[in-house]
Amino acid sequence: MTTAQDVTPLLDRLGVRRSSSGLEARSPIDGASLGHVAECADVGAIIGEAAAAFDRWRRVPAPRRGELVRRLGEVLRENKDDLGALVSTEVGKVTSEGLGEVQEMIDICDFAVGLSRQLHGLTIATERPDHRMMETWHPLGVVGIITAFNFPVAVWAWNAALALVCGDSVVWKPSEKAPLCALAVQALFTEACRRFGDEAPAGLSGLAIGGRTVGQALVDDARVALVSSTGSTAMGRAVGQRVAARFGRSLLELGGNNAAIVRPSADIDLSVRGIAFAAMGTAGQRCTTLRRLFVDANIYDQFVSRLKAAYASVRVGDPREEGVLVGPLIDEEAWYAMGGALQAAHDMGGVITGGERLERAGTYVTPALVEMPAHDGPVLAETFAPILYVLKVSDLNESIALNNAVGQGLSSAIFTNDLREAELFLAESDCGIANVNIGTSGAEIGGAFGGEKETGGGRESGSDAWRAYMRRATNTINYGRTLPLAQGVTFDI
Ligand code: UN1
Repeated sequence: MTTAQDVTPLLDRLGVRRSSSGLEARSPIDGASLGHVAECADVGAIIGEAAAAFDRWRRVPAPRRGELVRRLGEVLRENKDDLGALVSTEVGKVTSEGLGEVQEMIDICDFAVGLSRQLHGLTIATERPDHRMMETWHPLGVVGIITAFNFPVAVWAWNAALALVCGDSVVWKPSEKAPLCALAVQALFTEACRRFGDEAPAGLSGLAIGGRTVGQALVDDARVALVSSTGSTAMGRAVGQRVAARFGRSLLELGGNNAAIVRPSADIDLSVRGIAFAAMGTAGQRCTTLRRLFVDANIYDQFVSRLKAAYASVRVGDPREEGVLVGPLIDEEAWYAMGGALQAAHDMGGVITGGERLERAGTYVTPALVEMPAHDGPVLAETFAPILYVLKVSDLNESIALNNAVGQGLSSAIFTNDLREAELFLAESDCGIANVNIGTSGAEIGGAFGGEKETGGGRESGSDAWRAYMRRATNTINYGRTLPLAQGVTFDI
């Protein structure tokens, strides 16, 4: 079935209306047009509605706000298959990954519902008699959410589910490459609000579909208290500076150039599987995709030949077909970037296995494994495509140094059965995510997700990431009848 035929019943069931003109949606599966969607004409108006919604929503008790998010999770459960299929159609994820992305939304909703009763602060000992000091957390304001094509629905949910229980309203600028997914999520959110009732104000979650100007308007608007942005390091550098110029807050989830280390003690079967999924899954288009691999010289030949066999066994094709593990790249430009990186690697003496374009509609490539003579050139950059650079290393210290020797600091992994090696790696990897005996991608929502250095420093999702969506107040309360000043200061009048 063509994607254009496929998508109409899906969109009908999900409540998505297309328009006769505007931004064109395409499927990377066969390159077909999926129709047009209206672009946002007035971002300021949507932000204005969200600001008005915030004034009401902040006064709704947090556990009650959690109830709206519980409803959202319920609606997502009911529509998981359709939304997962739409993710597959619009961005080319294989079926289980499309469904997995919706599951990630459901998981963060569950997490946020529990959190809605745990938005707690500290009580702090004071130096003054008859005083009490505490921290309280308050809703922040309008949260702008800018997302990328590769996680067209889950990243909105990570942000929105937390922001909503924290008492914020949100405005979402989705990727121009995935507007249908955004409209579907918006329709499901509207249904959740309907079930929840009148306490959810209109404009609580706005959607602003469009290009750069829409994003810029969101970034520059002083009514947007926090801009949470996922995308390239170049984009994040621009967004971070603009938001900082108006003293807004930003939460940046930018590029990754993630590495794994394979030590001689590693379980080889497990390592090959972990590396194969991390490097080839989602056609190399996750920010957590494994891009660099450091294999100990003693096991290098044996390990790389096992890995090559795994690469040769992977089926590339229509992501809706059973057995296919690698779907298409998002578009032709992604192939140019991949081709450019492979050429540069070849020019440096890299030996390439795979990396060929398939003759068919859509941009399909065989994942590339590149044995590199040096950690340089294209190895230092994030190319959003399935390229794994493999390097032979002589010891763990060298591997850890190389792991840390790139601008980005998102995800990292070690495969070893040696406790000392694992602990040393965990202590010294400079990434926001460091794993042992699993790959770099596929994080659960319960942990804080994000990275250091050029990855932007933001943390989303689990743990205490919610704090980014609230403002902290320090409260000192005097329940005595005198007024002692801190630090022994006197001021007698
Ligand atoms: C992203 O690629 O933008 O850890 C996010 C993972 C996913 C999220 C990736 N849970 O791969």
